[in-house]
Amino acid sequence: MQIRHNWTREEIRAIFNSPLPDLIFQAQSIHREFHPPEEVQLCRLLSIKTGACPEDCAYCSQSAHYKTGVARQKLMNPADVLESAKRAKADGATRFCMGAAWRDVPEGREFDSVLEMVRSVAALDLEVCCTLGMLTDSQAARLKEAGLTAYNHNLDTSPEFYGHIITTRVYEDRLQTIARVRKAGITVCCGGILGIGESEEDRIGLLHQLATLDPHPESVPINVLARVEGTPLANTPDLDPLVMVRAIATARILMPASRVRLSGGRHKLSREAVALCFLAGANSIFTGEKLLTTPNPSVDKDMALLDDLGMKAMARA
Ligand code: SAM
Ligand code: DTB
Ligand code: SF4
Repeated sequence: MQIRHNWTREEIRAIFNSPLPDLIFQAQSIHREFHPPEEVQLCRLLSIKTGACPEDCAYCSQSAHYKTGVARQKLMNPADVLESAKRAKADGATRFCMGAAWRDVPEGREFDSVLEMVRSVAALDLEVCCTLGMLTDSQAARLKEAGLTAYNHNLDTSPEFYGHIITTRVYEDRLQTIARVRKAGITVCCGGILGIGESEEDRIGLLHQLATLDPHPESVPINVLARVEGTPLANTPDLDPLVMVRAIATARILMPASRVRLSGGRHKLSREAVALCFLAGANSIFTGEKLLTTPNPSVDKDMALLDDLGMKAMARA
C-alpha cells in the first residue's frame, strides 16, 4: 500500500460512502499493514490555562464569547503539571498533551513556563504534545528544542463550513501554523470535529484537506461534539455514531501510517460504537475522567473495555 497525498474529493466520497462491510474490511486491511491491530495508544490531556479565550469557536466551552460556566484558570505552575504527567504515566499513558485557551502564544514569562513544562514532561520519557493556538517560527523552534514531540492544531471542518463555526480566524491561518510546526521539525497532530451541523460533503472536505497535507499529520484526532450549555451549538442533535465510524475508517484508508485518535465526545459513544471505531482503524484514545473541560470515560472503564475486546495499551515506542 503506497502512501498518497493526491487524493481527490471524488475518491474520498466513494470510500466514505462504500458499503460498511467493504469500508471496514479495507480499513482493517490497511490498518494491519501499518499497525498492530490490538494496540491502542493511551494519551492524557491537561488544560494548563482554562477559559477566557478570545476566539469564538462555536463548540467550545472556553470561548470568552459565550457564558458557559467553565471556571477560568490562569496558567498552571510547572510543578503541578509535572505531578499530573507522572499520574498519567502511572495510569499507562505514553503521550501527555497540554492545552491552553490562547489565540496565540504569549511571549515572556508564560511561554518560559510552558517551555519548562515541556522539558519536564519530556524527561519522563512521555511523548509531549501542546495545543496553544497560533505560533511564530521562533516559538516553534524553542518548543522543539525543549523536547516537544507534537503540536495539535485542528482544521476542524471543511474550508467551506469553517466560517459558520469560527469567525475570529480563517482556514489559511490554521494551515500556516501547521506549516510552521512542520518546518520546526515537530510532528503534526491535526484533525477535526463532527456533529457540529456539518454536511456529509464537509466531512469529506475535511478528510480531503488532511489527506492532501504532505506529509500527512502523524496524529489525526477525530472529535465528536460534546455539547456545552451556553455555546451556539448547545442544542445540536446527536451525531449518528456510524458517521464517526465511517469518518475514522476513511481517515485510516487515506492516511495509513498516522495514528487516528478517537478524541473529544467519546463519553457519548456506547462501548459497541467505540469497538467499531477501533475496527475502523482508530488506535489512540484519551484516558482519564476529564479532557480539557468535558467528561471522558474513567480509566477503569476504558481498561475493562480494552480487556473485553482482547486489546491492549500500546507501550512507549
Ligand atoms: N485552543 C486550541 C486551538 O486553537 O487549537 C486547541 C484546543 S481545542 C480544545 C482542540 C480541539 O478540540 C478543537 O479544535 C476541537 O476539534 C476539539 N473540541 C473543542 N471543544 C470540543 C467539544 N465541546 N466537543 C468536542 N470536541 C471539541
Ligand atoms: C483534539 O482534537 N481533541 C482534544 C485535543 N485535541 C486538545 C480536545 C478534546 C476535547 C475538548 C473539549 C473539552 O474538554 O473542553
Ligand atoms: Fe479558544 Fe481553542 Fe476553544 Fe477555539 S477551541 S475557543 S481557540 S480554546
